[in-house]
Amino acid sequence: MNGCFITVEGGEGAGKSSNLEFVRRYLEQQGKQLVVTREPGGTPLGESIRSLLLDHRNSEITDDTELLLMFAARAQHLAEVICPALEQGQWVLCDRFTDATYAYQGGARGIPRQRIADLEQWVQQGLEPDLTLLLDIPVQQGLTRAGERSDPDRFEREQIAFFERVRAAYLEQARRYPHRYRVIDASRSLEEVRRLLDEVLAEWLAQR
Ligand code: Z5A
Repeated sequence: MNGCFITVEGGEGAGKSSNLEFVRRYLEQQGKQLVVTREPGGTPLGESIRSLLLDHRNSEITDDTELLLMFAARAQHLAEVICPALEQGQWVLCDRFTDATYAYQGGARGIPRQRIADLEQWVQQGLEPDLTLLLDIPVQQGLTRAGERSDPDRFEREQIAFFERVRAAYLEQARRYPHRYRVIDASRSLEEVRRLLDEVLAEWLAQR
């Protein structure tokens, strides 16, 4: 594939939404033709699956069902959006991808890593992000930032121990895949986080 695949990851309150827009503008200023998308979602079918997954009334969803729905949405997303864009030489900036599955369904829910890896191989056939920006923040600080959501979704209703496991699993992914991971200290002010992102992106682009 000719394009470039960048993902942004992070736990609750890490500032993904706040910083994704900054990354988008940065890359566009470098002349990159970008497709910005998200998971779960990114296609009409994927967005419907997202609604099912986030709806707190769906408390009966089992861990395996949750995992399979994540990959069902991903298979559609890859076929309809991500692979065609990469094949045309476009850049894809995606808000969460399979590292989130390792963090939430693997680390936090406790699904064995190998089961996720098997689905990853089946659905992605070796495709992985070229760059993953992990916004890392201590869990309590992130939860304080996220604050009281008026109608928290199925994930946001989890307890602090769940988010501790999410963070640990993300950091484990970063250790496993240092070639594509860049960990950003998201506990700093928004201005400082953007300066760090600026530095990381400039260095990474210069090496390409
Ligand atoms: N999920 C999964 O389980 N498995 C998978 O494979 C995938 C996903 C792909 C929905 O995703 C859920 O799907 C997610 C995991 C699961 N569940 N959770 N939790 P999502 O991407 O929509 O989830 P989200 O965490 O709610 O994303 P978000 O909206 O980007 O939230 P955020 O990281 O907390 O970002 P934010 O809204 O930009 O920031 C939160 C607040 O902090 C906000 O008021 C900001 O103004 C403030 N903020 C941000 N940065 C700063 C700094 N630096 N200083 C001070 N204040 C700041």
